[in-house]
Amino acid sequence: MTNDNKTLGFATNAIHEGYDSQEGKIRSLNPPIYMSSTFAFNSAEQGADMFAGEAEGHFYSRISNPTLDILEKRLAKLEGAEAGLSFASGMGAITSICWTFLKTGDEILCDKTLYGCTFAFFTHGLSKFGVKIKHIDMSDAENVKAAINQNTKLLYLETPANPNMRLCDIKAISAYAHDINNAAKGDVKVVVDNTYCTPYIQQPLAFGADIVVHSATKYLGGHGDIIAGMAAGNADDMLRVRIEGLKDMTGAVLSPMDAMLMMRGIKTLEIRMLRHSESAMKVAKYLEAHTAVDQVMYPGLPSFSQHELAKRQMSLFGGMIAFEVKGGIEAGRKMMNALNLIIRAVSLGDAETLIEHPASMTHATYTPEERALHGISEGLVRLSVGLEDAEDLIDDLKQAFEKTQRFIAEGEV
Ligand code: 3LM
Repeated sequence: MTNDNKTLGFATNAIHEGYDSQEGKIRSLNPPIYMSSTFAFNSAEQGADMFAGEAEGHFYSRISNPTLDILEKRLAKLEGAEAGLSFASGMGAITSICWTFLKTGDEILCDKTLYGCTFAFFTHGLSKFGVKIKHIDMSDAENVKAAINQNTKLLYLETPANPNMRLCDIKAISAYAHDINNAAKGDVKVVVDNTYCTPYIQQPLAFGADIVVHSATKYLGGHGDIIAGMAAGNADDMLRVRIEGLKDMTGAVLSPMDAMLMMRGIKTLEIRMLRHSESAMKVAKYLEAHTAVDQVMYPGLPSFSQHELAKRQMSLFGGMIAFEVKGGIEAGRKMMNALNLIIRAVSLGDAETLIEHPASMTHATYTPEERALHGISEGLVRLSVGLEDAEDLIDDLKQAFEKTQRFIAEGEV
């Protein structure tokens, strides 16, 4: 898709990249969904050439599929990458990347705070195969410089981190990872989970990261109707992940039907992220001013300890908020149960506002001791601000806090 060589904007690319309805005889507005596991060869020789990597074309949908191709090109464009890759889930993307680049004896250096199943995969999955996991506090980039060594092959972080919103300075961390003058360091790939931001808010590759990964189940899909994952990076890395990680190790292939749903979601990514961010700011301010709330973690609040980094690295502050209710988890649970409009559910990035308790849900994969060490407090409540009217969300929180305070006054908490 070109426009007289003019560089197209984010929303235009999100809608058009990788598909031109004028091409071909049918001229359908949307690309076809190729529900085909296999593709015919013109000749036995052509099949052999494709298997040998000497001829181009699709031959089996665990390796590539024309509908997925369009989605992958589109995400690559939005992330500023050479190539993209789709997966059956975010965990499918993360595991495929790790199985590609790690072997026994290698080390993965990751931030202290990670999504629960990513943490579980690193500590209980990869470690079984002799990969060493080192958790460090990457909110101070200096710690990366000190911890990197010859065995470090992957550096892995989420920013903002799920669930406590801690940020990592991608530019500083990538610079340490790629510092050719650091004799102690090996050949390191920096992998950033960009699920909370999406490329509309933050583009990790532009800050020097090597691979960006998404739970596309969240904002990229945007409608709570698919489980999906995405990655983007340079063409060589993505080809390796496709062949070694995705094809041969995990088989975590996205269905063409779900690829279509994700493309539909991505068409409105820009306007959704604008709305999520605008409403989350209103809700965060409301929560911060409320006497029943102890602490609010939202990168857009001037009180947020890494607000300056947020302004440097993120173009908006996103739709995710973490907060602590006075009275700890018992008061938090009462408040969650008193909500009428906001939905008690895990996941995030949907049109519906979702609330959950990380310690007993998304981060129950950590032991209580691990949560304490990794900065995930037991009383933390996580809110994914949806696309409803912010005033309605605030009204729902208000009546829930009032009910909770009545419970507290009656000695029920
Ligand atoms: C959740 N998160 O509610 P899938 N990376 C990040 C994530 O938040 C997630 C993944 C990867 C949640 C899922 S908990 C049972 C529900 C930052 C998922 C994994 O494999 O697509 O779920 O992505 O926080």
